[in-house]
Amino acid sequence: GRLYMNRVFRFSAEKMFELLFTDSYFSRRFMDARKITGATSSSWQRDASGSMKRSLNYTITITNPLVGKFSTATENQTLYKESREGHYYLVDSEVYTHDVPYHDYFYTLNRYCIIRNSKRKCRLRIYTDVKYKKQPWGFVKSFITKNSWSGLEDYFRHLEAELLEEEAELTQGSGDA
Ligand code: YK8
Repeated sequence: GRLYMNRVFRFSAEKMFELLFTDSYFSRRFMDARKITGATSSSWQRDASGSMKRSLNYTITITNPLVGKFSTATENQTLYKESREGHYYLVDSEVYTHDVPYHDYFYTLNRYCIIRNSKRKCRLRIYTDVKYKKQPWGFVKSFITKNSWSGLEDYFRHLEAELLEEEAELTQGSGDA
């Protein structure tokens, strides 16, 4: 896998969780910017193991010329019970892109880790892996992996830029920036 983000932001850990994992103004605006449309999400619900789950459905717009322009996608998120409100949040997100070539072979696992640094600071780490449900031919596999990395790289770079912008807005005028 790969580490796509590992940096400290001037938000509380709670705030970071709210921005990324609730139906926040920030997440809606980010989806608009990525041309992710028709999003529906369930609310967080506790499962038998004590962790919380929710799922999202949406249509993504793809810029990769090898692939059709749109694909529906499902994202299944798990907030692990080891998480501690305000201190530590561990979320695994499995993303299935239903309409891309070889979609029945792979999905993407994004692991988000939010760690409290101080009252108004947290660290966000995002680790990503391309997972295979069945083994494709070697060349197909490297093709899928390569195209996934480039799409993910672009996505997380944009997310980082938007989070930095949000940070600038929030710290402005708070007197301790
Ligand atoms: C989520 C991973 C792969 C996929 C794409 C597929 C290439 C197909 C390979 C062929 C288009 C928002 C990606 C990047 C689409 C976007 C997905 C996003 C960014 C050529 C063999 C959508 C996070 C996420 C996870 C997986 C990404 C897809 O929040 O290359």
